[in-house]
Amino acid sequence: MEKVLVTSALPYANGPIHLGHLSGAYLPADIYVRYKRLNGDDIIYVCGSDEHGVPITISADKEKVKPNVIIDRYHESNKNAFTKFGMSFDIYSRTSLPVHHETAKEFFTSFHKNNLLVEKKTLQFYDSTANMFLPDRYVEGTCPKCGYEEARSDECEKCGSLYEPNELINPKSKINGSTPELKETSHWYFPLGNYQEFLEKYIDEMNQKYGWKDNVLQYCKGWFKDGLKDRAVTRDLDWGIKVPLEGADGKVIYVWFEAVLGYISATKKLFEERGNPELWKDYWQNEKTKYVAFIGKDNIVFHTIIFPAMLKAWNDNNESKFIFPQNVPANEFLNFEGKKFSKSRGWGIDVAEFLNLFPPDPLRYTLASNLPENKDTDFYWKEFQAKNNNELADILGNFINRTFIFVSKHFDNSVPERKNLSEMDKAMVELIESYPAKISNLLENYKVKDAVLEMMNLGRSANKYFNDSEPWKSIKSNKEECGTTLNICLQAIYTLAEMFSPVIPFSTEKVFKMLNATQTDWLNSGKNNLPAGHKLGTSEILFTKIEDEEIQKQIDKLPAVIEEEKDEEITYEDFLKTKLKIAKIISAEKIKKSDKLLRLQVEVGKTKKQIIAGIAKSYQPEELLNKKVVVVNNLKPAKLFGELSEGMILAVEDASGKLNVLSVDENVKSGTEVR
Ligand code: B3M
Ligand code: ZN
Repeated sequence: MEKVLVTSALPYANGPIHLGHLSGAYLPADIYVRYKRLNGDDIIYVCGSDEHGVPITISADKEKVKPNVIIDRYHESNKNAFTKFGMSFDIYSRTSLPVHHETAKEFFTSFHKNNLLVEKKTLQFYDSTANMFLPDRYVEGTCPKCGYEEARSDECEKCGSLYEPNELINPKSKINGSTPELKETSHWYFPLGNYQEFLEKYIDEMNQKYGWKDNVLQYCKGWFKDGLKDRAVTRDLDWGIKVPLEGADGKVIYVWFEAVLGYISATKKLFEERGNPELWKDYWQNEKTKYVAFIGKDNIVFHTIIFPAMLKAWNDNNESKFIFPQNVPANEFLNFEGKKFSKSRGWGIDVAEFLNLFPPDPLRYTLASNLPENKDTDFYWKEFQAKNNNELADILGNFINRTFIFVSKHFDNSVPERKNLSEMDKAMVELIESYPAKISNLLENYKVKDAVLEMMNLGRSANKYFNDSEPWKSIKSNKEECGTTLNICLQAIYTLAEMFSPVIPFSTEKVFKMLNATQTDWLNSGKNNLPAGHKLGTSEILFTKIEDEEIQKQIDKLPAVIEEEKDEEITYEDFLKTKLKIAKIISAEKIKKSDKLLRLQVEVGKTKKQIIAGIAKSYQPEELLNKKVVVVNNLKPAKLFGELSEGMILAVEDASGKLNVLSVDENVKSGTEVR
């Protein structure tokens, strides 16, 4: 049994949670936690609203209300949306609570008392009409390092670099668009650089022992390479946790410095509510606890560098010792129908809105089987429909349903006896028994998406077993054999329900009711848990199909045109590196086992080459013969589906989803360069 502490990033209470948030830091954590609970581990899962900082005050300014109004509104609505989605937090706390303010001040004071914090004079943006300093997102301008045009006053979200406000190019106040002046102020700085050696060692050791994700390691390496520098941990703002020092009026603790401590204060609150106020230490200050922090990729530095440095600084100067994250499995982003989620452009859908239209489990399943674990992924309405209809309903639901109908009709709705197993029966039993360990292994390594794909594979195997066993025949010829088949099918349902319960908990709860059984420990759930003669409950349909019209209605709601995102600029020399040439297609054929790919032989001038193109859904091979198309001729050769591809054909997608290859008149010679 492990002692485990799991946290998910605390979302700002300044707007609704959308599907992208769920895929990044919440659903994978919830699946992991639900699994660990069934596995018998001692686990707590804490989260809550991040209620300070400029994101909150900007939202309040926009609506001309007090920050309190904003945080109260979104704390409540996000908490409700999470509950409806089936998030199983042990607590969903808030950083505006007194226990959090005290915790943050305790850290700040300890650092100050031990002379870790350095007070420095700096120049900050200032708005003289509004009479206020403009920290963080209050100023937007062009990043001095990468040229990103929506960079913040001293930090660029795009390239992750930090700079002094006076380095920002073309700064504009978010309040009124004017060019802000710079004014002197003083702030306290945390000497992050002093912890670089420690942090590099810590991350290296954790990675050696527990295997950190590559994206996380690369990100940290980038920071170490640049060298860690002092970070200001106070701001000139009146919303937040007041700096607990004399003469620090008008200053608050920087939101990121206290937000990460929100995990600790939330745990304190949890055990206070449970009537055991000291027990939080048994997690946070117990070397035996494994701490896993689930986040999205934009929060990596705060969880792998800043928070651990703060904990180390505390440990060096206090008797009590905190533990560090053992793993930070940060996810990439989920996009929506090919573009970034954007509230202002009306692109995307938030969780509450979604759950007014569809039940939570199909959404959980769709997101879980497409998590952005290694690269950005997309939510598409059509894929959501397909996942629901073709997988949840047709594979999982159908298997469960046909088994129940058969048992109720022919076996008095009780588990039949299992006798004289055939080779096929034995193979199925073995497969079922192997499942808990197999899924457990994936989940323990944060491979949530693979785990979910494997779960559905068990559903596929079970359906196949049902078909191959032909119980509709054996019921007439050999009832005992038929009973054995159904007995094994029911065992499969039990195991499927357990395996799927972290992913689609609302549906599996129904399955256990239908089985008239309770859940058992994870590792026992592959065994035969339903004795012969056990009476089953009443069955019901688990997943209803979603009609085309319903999905089309949602697609039609999306704005037809949204302002294009600005493309990254390249130089003329960059462009010249891409050799676009005209190629003539001399043969085209389908590739077996792929419904997307065609194998093309093309001539580029005198050179012949093979290109594998993903256009099989849009063209019959013969339509392409002798076409003169545009290819990227100097693309590094790669293997696709085991086939060598020595270039790429350019194509555009039309409104119906058909790909159109870019082609030119017959009289353009193959090999001609496109410029
Ligand atoms: N509030 C990030 C965000 O909501 C931030 C996470 C805090 S984790 C301590 O985008
Ligand atoms: Zn930048």
